[in-house]
Amino acid sequence: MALVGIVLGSDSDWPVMENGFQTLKDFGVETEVLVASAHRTPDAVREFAVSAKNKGIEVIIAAAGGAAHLPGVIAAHTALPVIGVPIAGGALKGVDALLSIAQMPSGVPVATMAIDGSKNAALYALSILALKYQNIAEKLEDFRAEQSEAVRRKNAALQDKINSKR
Ligand code: RP5
Repeated sequence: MALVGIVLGSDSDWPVMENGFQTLKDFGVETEVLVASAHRTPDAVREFAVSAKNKGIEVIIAAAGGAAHLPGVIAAHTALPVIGVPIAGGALKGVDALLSIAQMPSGVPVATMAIDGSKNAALYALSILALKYQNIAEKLEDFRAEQSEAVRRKNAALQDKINSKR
């Protein structure tokens, strides 16, 4: 059963969002993926949003570029947590989508990631799920520890390089 729903405003958003999908997969979290546009298929967006909770979905990630209303429209139809990912593209290179997603009216929140922040969207969804699922919480702790270790290794390698030239 899918715990996370990823909704894309267009199939052209997939190359960016595949990274987040893969992150969820690496954590063993099943994900439903849907292409549905707030402007071009508004009924499909509404149908997904109103039925998501009953299907077992606990967190929704919504990605869109341009005048990116998709995350906000989904949040208007469900109280599930919605994480918005602004997609880079067009004349404004994602700044339009970032502001559209971040500037929600008071009362209907959307957690806004960086432009093309697909991996962080997945990690944020995992943090929400980790409140309930101990196995996900443990995997997230391991992920953070490995990430810290990688930075320590890089620092040590850089120090060695600098010192070898002294
Ligand atoms: C947005 O417009 C989509 O989310 C996508 O980022 C952008 C371009 O869509 P296509 O023209 O590639 O379908 O609605």
